Amino acid sequence: VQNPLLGWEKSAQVNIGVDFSFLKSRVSGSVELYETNTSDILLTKTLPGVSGYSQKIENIGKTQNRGIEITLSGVPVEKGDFSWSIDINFSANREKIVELINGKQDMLAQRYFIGQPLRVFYHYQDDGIWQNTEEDLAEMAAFNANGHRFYPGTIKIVDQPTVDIDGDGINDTGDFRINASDYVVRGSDRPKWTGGITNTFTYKNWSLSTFIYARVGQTYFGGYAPYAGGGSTSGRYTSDYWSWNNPGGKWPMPNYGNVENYVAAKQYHDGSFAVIRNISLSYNFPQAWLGRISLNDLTTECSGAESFHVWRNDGERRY
Ligand SMILES: [Ca+2]
Ligand SMILES: [Ca+2]
Repeated sequence: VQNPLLGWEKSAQVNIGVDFSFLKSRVSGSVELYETNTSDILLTKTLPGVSGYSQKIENIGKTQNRGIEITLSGVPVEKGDFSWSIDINFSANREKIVELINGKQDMLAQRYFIGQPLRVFYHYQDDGIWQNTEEDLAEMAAFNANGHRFYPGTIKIVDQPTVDIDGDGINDTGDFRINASDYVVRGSDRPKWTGGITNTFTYKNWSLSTFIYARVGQTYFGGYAPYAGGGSTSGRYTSDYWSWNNPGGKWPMPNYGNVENYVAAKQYHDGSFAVIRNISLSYNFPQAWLGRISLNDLTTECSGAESFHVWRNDGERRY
């Protein structure tokens, strides 16, 4: 099928880059800025099967990608047989949808939102746990009158404003129903920035190198505490769940009864982390030794490839 609407990667890119070096090359680096505008949002459409093809792919929107990449290298110490060098890289990128086939209108079914990245998490917003207070009981009664089954100890979902009481065009209140109109963008799996630092310490033929990597600002889905309001037990469980004696509990009351718990809503977390990706110690055999066995360069290295977290923002994943 001929498809004039389809252009696989019509893109335009602008780059600005600077390389620098000073203090007799003790400090060097580069900065690069870029912006790419691409028509790359593809949608598969099903067609009546006259031509024998039942599906075609259309280009239905435009995205913009802006970013910055920085590298920086330096030698803070270089004295006799000892040296310490640092290499840093940093990158940040913002992807957003700037146009869809209907112009500036979001496409809810496809989860495409103007101003947001291509892939976003779109779900209910959780708001803690329903409490056994007069205020919460009254609010739950209003939901339950509409068929919901909320009780103290279940997950509270934000009833997004969808009702305009005073007719000024701005929604003021929810409708005491939790449904698709209460969905909001809960973030993206894209990080706001990533960065790495390599420190290398060299003394005579020995060299010790560490690499720390950070990924910050992405949303992470998962980490629901088993046993907390669900039927699953995987051997790990939390004691930080709501109970009549622990109204401050973070997770819903373990409950197998006829109640409503929107467990997915409680699983969107800030997934920022930093890890030590690599630690390696190496020894460079001296040239004088290598000459005898006719080798030019020989390094022995032991490294710890197992990465471990030095910092992690969300506590949920410990469960
Ligand atoms: Ca209003
Ligand atoms: Ca609602």
